[in-house]
Amino acid sequence: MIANKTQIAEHNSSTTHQEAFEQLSARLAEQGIDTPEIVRQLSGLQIAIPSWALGAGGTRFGRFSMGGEPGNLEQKIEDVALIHRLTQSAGAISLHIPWDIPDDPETIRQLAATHGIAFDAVNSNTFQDQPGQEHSYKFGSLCHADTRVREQAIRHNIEVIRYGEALGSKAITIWLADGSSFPGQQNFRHAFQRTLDSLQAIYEELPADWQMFIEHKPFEPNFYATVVPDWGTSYLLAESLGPQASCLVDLGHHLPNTNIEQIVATLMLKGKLGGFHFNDSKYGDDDLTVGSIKPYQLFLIFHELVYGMKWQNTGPGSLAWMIDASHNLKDPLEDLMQSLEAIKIAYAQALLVDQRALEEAQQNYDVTLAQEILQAAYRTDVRPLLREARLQSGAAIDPIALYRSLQARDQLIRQRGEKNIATGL
Ligand SMILES: [Mn+2]
Repeated sequence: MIANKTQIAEHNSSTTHQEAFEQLSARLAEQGIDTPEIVRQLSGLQIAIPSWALGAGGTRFGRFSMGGEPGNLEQKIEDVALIHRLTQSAGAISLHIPWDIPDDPETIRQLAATHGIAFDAVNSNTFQDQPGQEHSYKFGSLCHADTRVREQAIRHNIEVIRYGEALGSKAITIWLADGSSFPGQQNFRHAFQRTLDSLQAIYEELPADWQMFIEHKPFEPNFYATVVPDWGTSYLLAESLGPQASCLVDLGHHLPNTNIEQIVATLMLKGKLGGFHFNDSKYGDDDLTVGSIKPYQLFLIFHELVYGMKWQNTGPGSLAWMIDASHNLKDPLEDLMQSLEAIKIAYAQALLVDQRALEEAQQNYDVTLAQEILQAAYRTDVRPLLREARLQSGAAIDPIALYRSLQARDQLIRQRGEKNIATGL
């Protein structure tokens, strides 16, 4: 096993940490901040790793393999388990059907459980045709003009729910590539209504304790219109479907400069924010490492989340947190650990915001002070808090450093080979 308890303990005893943590704790205590409580909240936040992001990603121009990629579902779970041992922050995996159909769900469920890994939302796929499939999704799936195509897509989604049930998932995420690339290609009204009707048929098959997450995206693969382009449309669908349906926000699925934190605030206010797909982007759905381009935006999103959870008296368990990125250049496992770090940094910074002072500044329209309050939190180097949370929960103080010193990728290449290719993006 790569990164066993002894290796983690040795790494932690030889990594400098305590002094920086004590200095920060003392400074935060002067501001009346309860550091142990923040460390506890950081330890509690678990992020799901998508099964399709454990291998090298690619673009439509090419794909460059990493070597040692997981070749089957068991190996994907092993990779998530490795990340989880190093960080104690990745206690869930999100599967994509049909890329990860479990032959024996009970065995897979037990394997995951031995590593402390739960099954997050399952994801359906009607954006590709599968071998042997009767009807093509070339012109759409749940929105398609042909009833037979729609029924096939509905059946697939119900099948995904059944796989999820067998594994212990509690939600299905539906992202649709449906749309049109040219004006006049598709009747907007018919496409919306058919999509809603198809979703209704899937919704009726949801187990009572399940959620349906609807994920919007403004363009790609269709470039003129998508059937669920924005949060308003996804809200309309979720609202029409009922209490078990809500909206999923993928950070890359917005037009440039969209105010995502405001979307988060509104959806939370209406009780319709179901979960997140974390990534970062410069131009579109770039699927870059979380926090690598716009860390301040990520902080502002977390500020709304923390405020919303406090106001609604809920915790992180009320939302589905997942990374949805593609790793084209970096080792996917290192990249995922960087994303976990960025998510927790933003969460920690948001927990530092003086909510009472901010509310007072807003009440008085003291615009300068409101900005000062937010930026004081954002500019705090909270990394010692993350390291302390990892130390306390038995993870590595510096996960990437340990991953590298153990030469984990070389070990995976030796075990699985240079040319093993993971299914996924
Ligand atoms: Mn997504």
